[in-house]
Amino acid sequence: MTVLFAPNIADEAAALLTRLGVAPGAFTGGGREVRSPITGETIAKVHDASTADAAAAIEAAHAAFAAWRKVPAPRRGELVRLLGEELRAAKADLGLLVTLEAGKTLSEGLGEVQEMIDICDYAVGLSRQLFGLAIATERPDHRMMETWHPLGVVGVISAFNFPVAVWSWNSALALVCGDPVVWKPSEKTPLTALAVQAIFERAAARFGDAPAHLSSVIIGGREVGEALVDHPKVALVSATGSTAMGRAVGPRLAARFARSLLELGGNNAAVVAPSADLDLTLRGVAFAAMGTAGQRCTTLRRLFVHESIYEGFVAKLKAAYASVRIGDPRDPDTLIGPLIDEGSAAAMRKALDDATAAGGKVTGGETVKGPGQGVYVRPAIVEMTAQADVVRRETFAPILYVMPYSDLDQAIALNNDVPQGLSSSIFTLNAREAERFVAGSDCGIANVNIGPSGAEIGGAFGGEKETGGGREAGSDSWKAYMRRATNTVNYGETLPLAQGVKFDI
Ligand code: UN1
Repeated sequence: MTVLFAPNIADEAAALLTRLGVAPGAFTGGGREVRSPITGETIAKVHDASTADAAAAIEAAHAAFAAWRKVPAPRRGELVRLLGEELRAAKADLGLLVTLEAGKTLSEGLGEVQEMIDICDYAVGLSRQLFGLAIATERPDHRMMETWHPLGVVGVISAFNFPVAVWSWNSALALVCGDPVVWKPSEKTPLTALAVQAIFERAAARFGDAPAHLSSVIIGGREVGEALVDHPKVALVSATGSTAMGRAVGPRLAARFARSLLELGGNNAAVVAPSADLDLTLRGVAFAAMGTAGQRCTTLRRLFVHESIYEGFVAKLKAAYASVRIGDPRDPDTLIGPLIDEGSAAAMRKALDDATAAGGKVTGGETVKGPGQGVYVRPAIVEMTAQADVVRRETFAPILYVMPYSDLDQAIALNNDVPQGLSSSIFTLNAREAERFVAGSDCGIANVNIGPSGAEIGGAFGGEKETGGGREAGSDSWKAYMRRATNTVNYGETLPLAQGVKFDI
């Protein structure tokens, strides 16, 4: 099928940005070239913020904090409700812009905007549920409780692969919690950030009396990120990206006793047990391993298949890998879009070479001709006999290492025997196996009969070990964006001291 697209992606992006409310001066004439991975062509030139600009944005956000923290939380929720409405109105345009700038299929670009809408809805409800506990006190005529208060300016550092959703998981929560947000998007995806900022500003204008600078974007490289990490008026930095980035950011925040919320590398595994529903498993594995061209932090990278079903299942998997349509992500028939850039392809080639040297048998992985200079590859399956070093490191590309296992405890040990701990899953119809896996996996996410990727916003999202330990989105993740105060109130006429201490003057 031949699908005709706008002949020039730069024009298409400019039209979308203009419709989304971004002034043309913001994406033309700047010093930073933005390329579309679809064809590799330059589609915009944005302006970098200086470190002085970053400091000014943080000071302005800090001034906004003084006013915003006093606004009742349910009223703060109203701003996020309006943001959700504006995102609904902008969904088609923003979803396509995600596709043009990050290279995801249109269905995934739209899905990412849907995730933003979902977290807004979630945060609106949360704005009436920021509650603490009443705690039994040992003293008569006393009451002890905990209350939750706005924390301060939240810095968000996000990656190219979820260029807008990660901002929303943090910002929807931060805003209802009373915190302004300063966002440093990936250098590779500033256009979608500019669009989200314009959408936010429309919501703030409808809200009416929101303080200025509740949300701002600073575009730039490492220096701008460092400005955010080092500024004493940034109370929390939520950073999504590689473990290397987290190693740089985490200790710097710790050095000034600021909070960090880290969502770093993953090296996610799935176990296919003998009783698994193999049709369902095949679809689950295919989406988790190949979706987003293997560029999700939750992408399935390691597959342990029980030896009794190994050969048949791996043959089916290879057939699925050979058949997926790779190409322009705007084409509705495409399942696999481009890699973000040539650097990713080089990392993939290196990993496949290392895997071959370690005895692995590679199927797929070759370059595929796509539009223009875009970097397209066929996802690779690599059959390994052991979990070599290359398997234990995260390569942000569509490579699935497949290994047989003989007993579930061995598979669980292999699942855990990597430095990362984000997501994991088991395919089985055996309840004992499922429960043993869920209890035994050391990851932040452990699923049954679905792959490790594609989490909903209602759960806490994040993982352990080199994944960084942070949790975003649902459950009680909001607590990271607030200051907890324990309050003891004496409504009696004497002053009993805790632990029976006497101090009579
Ligand atoms: C990421 O790749 O940084 O669970 C996040 C998922 C998505 C989020 C991925 N909801 O795959």
